[in-house]
Amino acid sequence: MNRISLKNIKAFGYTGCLREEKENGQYFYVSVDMFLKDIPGAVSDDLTGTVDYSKVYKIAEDEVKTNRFDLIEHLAFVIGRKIIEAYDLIDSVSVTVSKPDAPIEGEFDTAEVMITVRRREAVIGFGGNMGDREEILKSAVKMISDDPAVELIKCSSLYETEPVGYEDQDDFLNGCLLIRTYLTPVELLHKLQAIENELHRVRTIKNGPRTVDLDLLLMTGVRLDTEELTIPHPRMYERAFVLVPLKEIGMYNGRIPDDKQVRYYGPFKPLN
Ligand code: PH2
Ligand code: MG
Ligand code: MG
Repeated sequence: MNRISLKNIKAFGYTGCLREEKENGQYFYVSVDMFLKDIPGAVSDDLTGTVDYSKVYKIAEDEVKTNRFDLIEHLAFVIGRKIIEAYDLIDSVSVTVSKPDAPIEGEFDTAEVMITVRRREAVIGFGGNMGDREEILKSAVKMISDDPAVELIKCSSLYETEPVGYEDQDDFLNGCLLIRTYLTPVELLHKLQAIENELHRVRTIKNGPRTVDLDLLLMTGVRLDTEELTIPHPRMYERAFVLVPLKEIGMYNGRIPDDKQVRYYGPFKPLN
């Protein structure tokens, strides 16, 4: 891993829980550690092939000066987001915010937090069995990849699949996507739900007909089980309509259950 760091940027700002902090302000110190798989500029000696740390300095200074957050955690997070957004080359960034003059009783060197913002790969399964299935799926994938926080890496072909669960409905078209994003799992889930809603998904019968279903299946290093979201997707390994496209994009190589038909339907080029 390669690292570019900027240490102890000093800037005056107004973040803090106390009224006096928001009114009078104080000095903050920000350090930034950026981790990159590749730095092409290291080989080419060209600034466009790396992170310009003067730009990083400006981002950190601006965010300290202009925000009036309660928490230095949030300030560090927002700085990390702005930096990772500015450079696709950055895989992760750790931002340390330090407040040596925090108005608390007693003697101490500083109050400091470190927050890391990282890009992860994620796999999204998609399917639908109402209306013009291919067009609707195309719109869904376009909407996902139009998000500035998301890069589309791979998209599977389309497969026509027999309904699983509730069987008295039309066949589905299914496929899956590999993306890279700095969104958190829950943020990504909410984006996918917003897109489902925009494409007029109505939730009526469980496992019943739908214009589009977007399921967050996998995310690098993420295992999660909450009311709202479970990753890996709890039923994905029982479903050929998920595993066949997943295998095509190289994200699965185990066995595939054969109780339901999954027929190759055709190539899928949503961005052309
Ligand atoms: N989705 C379901 C339930 N059943 N069957 C097929 N063939 N394809 C699907 O996408 C699908 C399903 C719930 O999300
Ligand atoms: Mg589903
Ligand atoms: Mg779903």
